[in-house]
Amino acid sequence: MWLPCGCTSKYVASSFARRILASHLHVSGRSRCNVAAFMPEAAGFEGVSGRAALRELSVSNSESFWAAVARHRLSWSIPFHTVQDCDLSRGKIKWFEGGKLNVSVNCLDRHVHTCPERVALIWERDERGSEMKYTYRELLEMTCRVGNLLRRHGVKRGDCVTIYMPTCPLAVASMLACARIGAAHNVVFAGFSADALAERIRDAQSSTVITVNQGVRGGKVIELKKTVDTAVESCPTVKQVFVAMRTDNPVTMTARDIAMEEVREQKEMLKEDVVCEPAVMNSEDVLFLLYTSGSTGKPKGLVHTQAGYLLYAALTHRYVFSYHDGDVFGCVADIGWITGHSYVVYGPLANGATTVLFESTPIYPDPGRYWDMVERLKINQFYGAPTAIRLLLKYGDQWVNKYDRSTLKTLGSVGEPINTEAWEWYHRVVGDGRCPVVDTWWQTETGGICIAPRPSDPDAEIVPGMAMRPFFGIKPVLIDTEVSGELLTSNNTSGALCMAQPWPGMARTIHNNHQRFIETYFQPYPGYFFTGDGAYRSEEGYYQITGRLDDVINVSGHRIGTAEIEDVVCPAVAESAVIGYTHSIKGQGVYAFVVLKKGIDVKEADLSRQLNGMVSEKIAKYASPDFIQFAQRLPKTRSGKIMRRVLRKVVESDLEGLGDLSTLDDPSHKCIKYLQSCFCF
Ligand code: 6R9
Repeated sequence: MWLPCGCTSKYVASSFARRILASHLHVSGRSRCNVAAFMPEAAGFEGVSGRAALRELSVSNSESFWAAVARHRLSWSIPFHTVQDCDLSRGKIKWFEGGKLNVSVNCLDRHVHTCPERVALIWERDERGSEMKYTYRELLEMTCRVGNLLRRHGVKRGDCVTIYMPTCPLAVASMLACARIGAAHNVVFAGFSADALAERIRDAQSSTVITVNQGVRGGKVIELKKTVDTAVESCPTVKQVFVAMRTDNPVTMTARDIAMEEVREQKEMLKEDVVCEPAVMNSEDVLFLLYTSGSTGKPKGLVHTQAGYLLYAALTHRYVFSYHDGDVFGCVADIGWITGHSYVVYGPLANGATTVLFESTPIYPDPGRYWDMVERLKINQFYGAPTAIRLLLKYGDQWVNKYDRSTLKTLGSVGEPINTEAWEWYHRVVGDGRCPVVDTWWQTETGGICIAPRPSDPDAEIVPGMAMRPFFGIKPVLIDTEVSGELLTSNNTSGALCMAQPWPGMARTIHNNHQRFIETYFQPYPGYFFTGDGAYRSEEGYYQITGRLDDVINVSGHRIGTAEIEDVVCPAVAESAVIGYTHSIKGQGVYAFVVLKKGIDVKEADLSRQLNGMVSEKIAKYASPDFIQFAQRLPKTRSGKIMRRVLRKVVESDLEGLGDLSTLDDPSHKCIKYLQSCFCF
């Protein structure tokens, strides 16, 4: 029996069909490997002859695959009766209906039953060397206390709680407490301004906010409670603000505020029981909203639901990083982003891992911070962003070599394309040439990693800078953006990256705006989920992300990815951003912003000539920049992505049309003004 009892589905194969499928997938007796040993979730597929065949089956017979995995991976109160009910042409996505479960029980209680004293969280506090550990038992107790506190203050199933906190154990406990009592959470990155926070609170219609008195990052104190005070002035829905203490400094409390865990005063949390009855949730109830910027309009609150999201986060965490029981998983993302949700909190905790909460910055107090942490905490998998890798590369190898990194087994990259120089440095210097680098492609919308080098085969070939292979159950396709949305079936081709099949981790809607959800993701290429990214599929069938489609430049009829040009320019400079601008003859021209490496003394004109030559040589003459502008720094989002949209506006001299700058990491916009004052036209 490989489907849940009573499971009904339009697509469920009969056992006869399954046997045919299995024999079809069987390659030879010799290549047969023990699929169950590799992936215990797939133990039901005895006939499948290897990992590649299992991946194939996960796509060709995705329902039976996901049903088997969901039954094995998650603890259900009531089993689901329908594996999936999806229709991509209408943006309808439902998984595991009829099933009931609680996400916090899956992340905590079941591990407390088997290994209560295993460390769940290691909080790498901003102050180096002051890390704190929390066992699964302690995290469950903290979660129950917060859950009871919220319930006692009237938070009900279906409410949405906004969390504006730094990456810390209480933030994780707050997320899980929401899940425990059936409330949705809306984590807002603690670097967002009051306006951005207010906009997100209002859109989510939260009546409860959880925050801390102050945050600490890179040695600086951040007045988070003050930001919340300003934000809630324009949020009439907010009835209560819970305030935890990250530092010893008291803050002004108003009638709306409740001291959450202040030991000296109200001890609100300590009054609560450490047992909190979990709500029994439907698979498709909302787990969280997470706001992300679109290319147009205000930020959208992507909605993720319970079972499918958790299952997908857990499975990708296990197989993309080759996570094994007992490993220490170090994802340095902030919990305010999807990477923090899926690979700091939900994926690792669902798998019973020890997960690191990184509160600091890569260069505080010095550029050895990450690697010192790897040595101290004995991290086995390190997962970070190319922007940080590029930054650290500038400081030199000595900051890495100082520390013992022998515990590292896998290095991950996420968030943007990783240029070859950064990839190679990460691999050669950080990983001593022995750790695979997995460049993982995914989005807030996808819930978890969709394309990564080694999703199924831990020995598979890895090409630098390529995300490479689709995960189990993922069916990427490339679609021609110009010829009426034609499917590109051959290799060695580029197109719009779409997904031809639904998977359990995908977002279900945009909060309060299902129409926008449909228009953004399902209408551009009917029948497919459109990622907004472009990709190249190599001769071997590997995927390489070429960047947002809005970043593709068309020069004299030739398409070129800005990332491709940047990749060539990068070894000579610290960082670059290439955008297209309107050119009266060629259609579009290439405009490059570059930041020089520290301490390099070179004439700008000479370097410009050198860079042009390199691009001509590595790609083609047409790709060579028409203008190169030297800058001190580039406008970036707080998560480190270069805001090319802003650069385009600077080049168009359209400072009025800069649009939503709430994610910009430079609130005074100094960097934009500087660029504007010296741009080349
Ligand atoms: C997880 C995350 C999603 C966008 C995505 C793409 C870019 C993410 C990438 C990558 C190239 C990778 N992106 N990973 N581009 N290679 N490995 O970052 O989610 O913040 O929603 O951003 O980031 O453009 O569409 P999110």
